[in-house]
Amino acid sequence: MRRLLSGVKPTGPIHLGNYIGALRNWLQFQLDYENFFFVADLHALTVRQDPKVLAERIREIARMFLAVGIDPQKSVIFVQSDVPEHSELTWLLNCVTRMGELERMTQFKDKAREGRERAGVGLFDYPVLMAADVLLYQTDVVPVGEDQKQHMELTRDLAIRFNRDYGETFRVPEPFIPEVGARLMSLSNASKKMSKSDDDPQGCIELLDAPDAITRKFKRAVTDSGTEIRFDPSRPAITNLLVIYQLLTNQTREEIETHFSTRGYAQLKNELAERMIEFLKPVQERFNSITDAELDTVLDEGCARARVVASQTLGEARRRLGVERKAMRSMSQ
Ligand code: AQP
Repeated sequence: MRRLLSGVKPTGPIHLGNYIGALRNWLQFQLDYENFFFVADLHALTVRQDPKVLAERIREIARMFLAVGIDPQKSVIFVQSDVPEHSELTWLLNCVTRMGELERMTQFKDKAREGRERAGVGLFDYPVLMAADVLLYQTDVVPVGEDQKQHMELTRDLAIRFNRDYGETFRVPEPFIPEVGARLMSLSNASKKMSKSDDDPQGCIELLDAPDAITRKFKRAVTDSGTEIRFDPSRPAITNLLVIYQLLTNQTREEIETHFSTRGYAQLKNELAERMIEFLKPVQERFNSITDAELDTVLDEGCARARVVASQTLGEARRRLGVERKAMRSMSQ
């Protein structure tokens, strides 16, 4: 079976965009791949976090993996910082990465808003941590959004360079961009993506939102001028709402447009809220029923399974680079 790796950063409450862009696809991947799904907490540290809130978010996200139906019997579920091999391989890869390669990363340029001088080194180096995540597990495919394509290119380049200079060590992974609904936009500003760290919580449907919050957010959602309810790229706000409707109902675009041909925005927003509440109810019930002990068992077992693979790859990388004194000594005894 081909191996797949994907993660979610605990930078804020998990939302509908994360579900549609990641978790929903993960459920499908469980049938076709050997999966490694992780909470990317080391990545969250590239932006300042409140330690107490971060510790809670890590658990919340892992719990949500289980609540949406990711099966720990089928997939390895773990927290990134529980597996120290991620940090160690990052250092080894840092030593084969060129400054120029990281300086070309457009996401760093976008995110270092306060200017290079004040940006954290972690933010600059984060594509190398991502490369370590992927290469540690000898991953074949990595589902990514458009914005991560450049980082995947770097991951491939680093694997190819390391293999060429030090001998075959890493599998060279392929990016995979999922189709429909790849990018949900904010409900309050259709030119911005729905995001965990958005300052405006009204734009984001959180998977743990209470019914009244969901109703309120859809009611206040921005729409475009005109009254027609159609999928139309020149009317991004209404199209975004219809994409959500499509994902909740599994209807075709034609069926949806016919249904709303005699109805207005208020009706669309009411129906969206109702469907969303109905969809989230069992997810929230499952979320609330998972005990701390159950969650810890899943994460401990996931960590152990992840480390079997990660330590093997890291050991091989260290051997190739010649930094393996202890391993050599214990072998000769
Ligand atoms: N709006 C979105 N539409 C579709 N997919 C989305 N994803 C995120 N936002 C949307 C997908 O969710 C997965 C996990 O994302 P992440 O945690 O690694 O970071 P992100 O993409 O940066 O997500 P956020 O919510 O926007 O976080 P912040 O605010 O911290 O930057 C990924 O597969 C992503 O594509």
